[in-house]
Amino acid sequence: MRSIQLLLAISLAAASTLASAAVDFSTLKLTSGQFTPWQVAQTATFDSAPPADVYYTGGELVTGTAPDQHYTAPDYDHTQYLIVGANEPTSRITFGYHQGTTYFGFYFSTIDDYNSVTFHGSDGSLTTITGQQIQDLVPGSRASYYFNVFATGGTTFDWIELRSTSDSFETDNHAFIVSEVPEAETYAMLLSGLSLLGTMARRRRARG
Ligand SMILES: [Ca+2]
Ligand SMILES: [Ca+2]
Repeated sequence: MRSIQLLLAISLAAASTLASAAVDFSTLKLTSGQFTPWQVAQTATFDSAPPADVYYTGGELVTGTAPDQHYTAPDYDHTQYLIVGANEPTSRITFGYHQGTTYFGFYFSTIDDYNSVTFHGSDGSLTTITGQQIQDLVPGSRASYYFNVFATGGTTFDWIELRSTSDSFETDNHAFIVSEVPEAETYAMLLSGLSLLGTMARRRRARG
């Protein structure tokens, strides 16, 4: 009986390892401060439009702390931020045509065990990191931190979903490293843009 349970445990572990291929668990890391430590990343602050090719659905934008509505601003964050919870239990982040991100970073306050982040990898994998797993990385008391996740070599995250079955998952300053896979039409646009610049330069020269 015991050996059957053990086998079951091993095969479940193997299955979850396979399903987790797109998240590089060795790189999960909390950093201090409200923003990503990765200079090359682009950030969605929820105070202005998100970076090009990054799209959000769901969630609510709020400012400050509202105890009656069960949300608490991340530490030192007086700007607009995103919440998911009872009203809006999911927010999905998707990326432009044929793109994904190799990295996702986010600032959070007092993460709860009913919060989670799901990553859909370009290899078809689905990996969920729970609030409990993130809490386990937080040293000492629960507080605000910046959480960093990288995709395993060669894969990207096609979409990322934030979930919270109860109030609230509070988060701000999402950072991405959107992979650049220029498509034929992008090259065509680049080339026509360059030739337009060339034309304008020639006209300026002709006038001047
Ligand atoms: Ca903000
Ligand atoms: Ca919370």
